[in-house]
Amino acid sequence: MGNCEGCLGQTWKTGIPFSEKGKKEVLKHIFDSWSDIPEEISKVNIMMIGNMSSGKSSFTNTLRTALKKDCRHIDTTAVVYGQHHESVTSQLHKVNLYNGPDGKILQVFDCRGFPRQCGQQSAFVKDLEKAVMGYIKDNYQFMEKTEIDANSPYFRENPTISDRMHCVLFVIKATDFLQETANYEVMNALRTFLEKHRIPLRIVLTAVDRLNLCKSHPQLKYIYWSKVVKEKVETAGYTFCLRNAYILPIANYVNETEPTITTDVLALEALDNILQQAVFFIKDNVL
Ligand SMILES: Nc1nc2c(ncn2[C@@H]2O[C@H](COP(=O)(O)OP(=O)(O)OP(=O)(O)O)[C@@H](O)[C@H]2O)c(=O)[nH]1
Ligand SMILES: [Mg+2]
Repeated sequence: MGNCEGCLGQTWKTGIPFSEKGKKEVLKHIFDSWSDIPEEISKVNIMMIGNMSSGKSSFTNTLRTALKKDCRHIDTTAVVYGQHHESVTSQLHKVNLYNGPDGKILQVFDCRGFPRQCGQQSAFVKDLEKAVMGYIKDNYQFMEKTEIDANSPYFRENPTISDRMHCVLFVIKATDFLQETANYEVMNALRTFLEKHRIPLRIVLTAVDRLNLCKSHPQLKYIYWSKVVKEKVETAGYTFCLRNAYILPIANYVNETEPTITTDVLALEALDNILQQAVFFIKDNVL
């Protein structure tokens, strides 16, 4: 390793090994965090925000696949934009990721992508902020020009901590990053909003599989040797004023027919990071 173009010659991050043993290890971390969720809480909520076609719905499916025991098929619960589907996610779509033995639920809110040229004061951004704070119920249809009405059946008047989002993800395609800059300003304004409310934020960099990882070792399992992935992570950190440890590079299941250990471990490693922060946030707000 190390002598070819694109390869750093050493790993820039110590990840979980891409093996069955590694998968068990990361699942154990996830379940350890789970047992830390305070009793008062029934749901852990994660919300995905990003440009259209950034891979939000695909990430939902990838996580559901990786979390299933002895899974042989790729989960397709969330509709993915592609040649077979013309429509994109337009609602606040709640998807169950995990039902704990304690009755608690981990759920992800898949979301409409940013409309093009979306302003910081736009109805959509205001709705996103309300959804983060728990004022919007699932299946709400986002509108481009009008915010949710307080009389709407999808408006929740007095959200509890179980209705709020406990970690927000900005989902960005690694291949598009900084090429299409239109909404990064808006995303940074949302970051400030999240900071104000101390809500954890993570960046999920999707489609790492489409980057030129390394000429001699193009497989995903060499992701942490790849110069281009390291650079993308650093750029994302710089763009959103976040530590590199908060930038989570992953590859979604796209055309695969069955799960692979590398994709599963990468997705679970990201989830481990996300869940840990979500639980910290919950504990801070409940205890
Ligand atoms: N190669 C590759 N393609 C991906 C990845 N993630 C998503 N895609 C592709 O990108 C396209 C859009 O993915 P979606 O998951 O529908 O994106 P989305 O963010 O939910 O899109 P909207 O609902 O329109 O906002 C699809 O064709 C996916 O197959 C990835 O990690 N790798
Ligand atoms: Mg979608």
